[in-house]
Amino acid sequence: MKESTTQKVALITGVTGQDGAYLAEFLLKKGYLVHGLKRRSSLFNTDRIDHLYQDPHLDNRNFVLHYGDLTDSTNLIRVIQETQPDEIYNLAAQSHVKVSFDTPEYTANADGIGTLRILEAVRLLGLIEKTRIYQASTSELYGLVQAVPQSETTPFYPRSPYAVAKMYGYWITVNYREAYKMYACNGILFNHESPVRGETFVTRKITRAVAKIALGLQSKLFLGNLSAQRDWGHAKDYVEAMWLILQQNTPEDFVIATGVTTTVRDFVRLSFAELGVTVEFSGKDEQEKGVVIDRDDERLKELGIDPEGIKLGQTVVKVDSRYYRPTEVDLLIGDPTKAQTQLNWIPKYDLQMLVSEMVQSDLHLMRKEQYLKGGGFETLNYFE
Ligand code: NDP
Ligand code: GDR
Repeated sequence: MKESTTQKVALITGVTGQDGAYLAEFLLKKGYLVHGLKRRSSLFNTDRIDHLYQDPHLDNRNFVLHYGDLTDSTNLIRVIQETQPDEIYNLAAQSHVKVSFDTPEYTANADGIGTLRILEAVRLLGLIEKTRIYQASTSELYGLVQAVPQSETTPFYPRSPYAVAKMYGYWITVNYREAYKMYACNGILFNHESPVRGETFVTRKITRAVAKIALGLQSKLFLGNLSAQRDWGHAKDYVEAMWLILQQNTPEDFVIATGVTTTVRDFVRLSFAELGVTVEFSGKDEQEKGVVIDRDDERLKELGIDPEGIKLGQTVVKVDSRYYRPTEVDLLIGDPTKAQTQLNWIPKYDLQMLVSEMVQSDLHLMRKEQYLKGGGFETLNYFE
């Protein structure tokens, strides 16, 4: 392991997730020794960080993975003791809002108490002076709309077991900062996406489906609440903000957002538009559907897509109430003024750039699937 007196050491929980992967890459570029906590799974779960992997037999590694789980305090204490981090980024979480209604107790344990376990480990190990802690807080804390745009002073009203668990994580971080003078901060991050966003979050679900529909691998996309409004940014910009939050003279909490909100419906429109396909919506609630009303054949051909595969009048989006949530968060729009002025945080991506990158990336991925299918390489069934 490459460690010198000047090299900073970071520990990232949730390193296999979307943000963990971007943050690991970002910190490695800054010269950090990066430790990542990864949980054991029955299949490889390191796709997003495989490009950063270093052979464990090398002795000058600067990226090291450790098995661990936020529900196991003994292992967290051991990993923190062994790695002696200058900075801990607590990104691990059961992060799916809808799934939290199905697994509320687990979500509370991992997302709420898990945060406490990290803070307590640092305190018990006597690392208060040395270790700075970033807690992955969320715009879901705002929940039922109290005021817009939402800032550091807007009251919380969580609307899911996920948000309630994260509310505990938020306040326990504030409490440890105040009680023990720890450098512990919340980043209240609004939705941020990327080509490696989990496939069941709405943006990625849309961009994957748009790519598949264009290539004739899928006929339509089923979605839930099309009217939900989110403030979507790019994960690459947001991990930089996490790092900036830990580089200040005093520990504080920050909202990280773009300040622009968009409906799920418009995200669908923008995604199809990236390929030259115009989709319009009609109908209400569960009867609403999205239909192709125009097609730019030149654009499609330029992208290597057969225009005849997409028919005018084709229904490409339908609503399925199974994706509705028992309690929904209707409108999120963040006010990033504090981050802009105090952290000098300036995002490089806007929504159009984000959508374009995600759709093009999924088109590339789905094309691979199409070639494999065309070549007769169907998925093997080992259980026949
Ligand atoms: P992901 O779901 O992509 O990643 C979550 C990570 O946590 C994965 O590495 C996952 O492991 C790991 N994990 C889950 N449960 C445990 C556990 N019990 N112990 C250890 N590791 C665990 O989330 P994102 O990268 O999108 O988000 C990062 C963090 O930021 C999360 O805490 C999320 O709640 C929060 N957040 C995210 C926002 C967003 O828009 N992306 C906005 C605001 C906050 P595995 O790969 O094995 O599943
Ligand atoms: P969110 O993200 O709940 O905001 O949490 P998600 O992409 O899951 O939902 C955004 C909005 O889209 C609506 N929606 C659908 N959502 C999903 N997943 N699938 C669908 O088919 C669908 N149809 C409509 C949802 O109802 C919702 O209103 C994300 C996570 O990353 C959290 O961890 C993070 O804290 C917040 O963002 C900020």
